[in-house]
Amino acid sequence: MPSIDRQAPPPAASQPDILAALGWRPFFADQVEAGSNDGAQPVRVVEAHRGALHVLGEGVDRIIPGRADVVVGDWLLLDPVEAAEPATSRLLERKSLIKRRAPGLERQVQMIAANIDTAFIVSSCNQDFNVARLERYIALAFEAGVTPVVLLTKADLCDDPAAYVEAAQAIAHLAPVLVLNARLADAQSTLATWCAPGQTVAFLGSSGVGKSTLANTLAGNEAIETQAIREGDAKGRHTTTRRQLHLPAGGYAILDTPGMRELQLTGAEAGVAEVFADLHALAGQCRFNDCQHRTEPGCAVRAGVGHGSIENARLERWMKLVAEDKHNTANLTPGKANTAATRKADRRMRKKSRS
Ligand SMILES: Nc1nc2c(ncn2[C@@H]2O[C@H](COP(=O)(O)OP(=O)(O)OP(=O)(O)O)[C@@H](O)[C@H]2O)c(=O)[nH]1
Ligand SMILES: [Mg+2]
Ligand SMILES: [Zn+2]
Repeated sequence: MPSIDRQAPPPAASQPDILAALGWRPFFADQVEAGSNDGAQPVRVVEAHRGALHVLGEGVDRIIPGRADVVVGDWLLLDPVEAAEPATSRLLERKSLIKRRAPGLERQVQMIAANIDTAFIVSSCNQDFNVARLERYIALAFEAGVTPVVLLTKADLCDDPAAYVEAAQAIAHLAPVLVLNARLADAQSTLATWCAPGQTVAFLGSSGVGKSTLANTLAGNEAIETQAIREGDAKGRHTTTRRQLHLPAGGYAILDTPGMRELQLTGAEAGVAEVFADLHALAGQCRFNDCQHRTEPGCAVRAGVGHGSIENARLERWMKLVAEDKHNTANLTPGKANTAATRKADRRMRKKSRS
């Protein structure tokens, strides 16, 4: 079994109301009553590897065999009768699931985390900031059923943080945008609305933006390793290498994640439509159902650009995300032929999605 460091999440099993802190709630409890799982114990997966799961529950702090259908954040019912083979435990229905196209050449969907309530989309007030990337993350969160909140870190290192806030607000009108210094304890009160008892929050974003720093600030300690970014280009050093749920005092859960190099959407049509709701609505008025919004007559979207009501760069970002999501959704379907043409299209998509 690959090693999972049991000490990594703080000694949560000693907390009196561990299940509540882990996010146990009627949505999950109702699934237990409905089934015949007498004596089964709910546990939450706080870390998942291919070969092993670290689960916590009331009086439970165990490493059990891994399974491909389980991701960090999942709830399992550990059946005591099957204690020797807990891999057969029942996986409870998820409240939310964050997923993307797996990075690299594998043509697969990768689950990132389950049962997250709030996704803190973290970016810094420096070269890391990128509106197209923010839109991607927000679409991902909407699709997953998770509330997105944009956090702009390193305000203290920036002469004009207001310019970043304004740029983020312009595209992320559906998500609150907060600017902060991740290293200051003030961040606790700034984020208190979302870090309420029983909630699970996740930090997502590129390497070096301060996800682990924020997790430490919220917990009031330095338990998670952090590392200075490179001076020249402000890029992070990929310090965090695994997704882990942490339980700070305060009765909620924090998921810290490794910085993502690449975030390609898949199965996210509704999420993209929500981020670009105005363009999506206009597209419904185009003369042709399959309008590509390029040169077709009767294109309501192009007309909007012509009137100056739609920014061309934003239109391009939307079309790119729609095309990428369509491509991945079609090509990650099991059984789809792995042809030279799809591989070539894949490479094009991957190149475009790096930002
Ligand atoms: N001055 C200042 N430094 C910050 C802030 N946020 C993060 N840092 C610093 O930025 C560096 C990177 O922070 P990390 O928390 O390791 O970044 P991360 O997002 O967890 O990075 P990965 O684990 O690589 O994905 C550390 O040196 C932090 O102290 C901030 O708001 N202000
Ligand atoms: Mg980190
Ligand atoms: Zn059109």
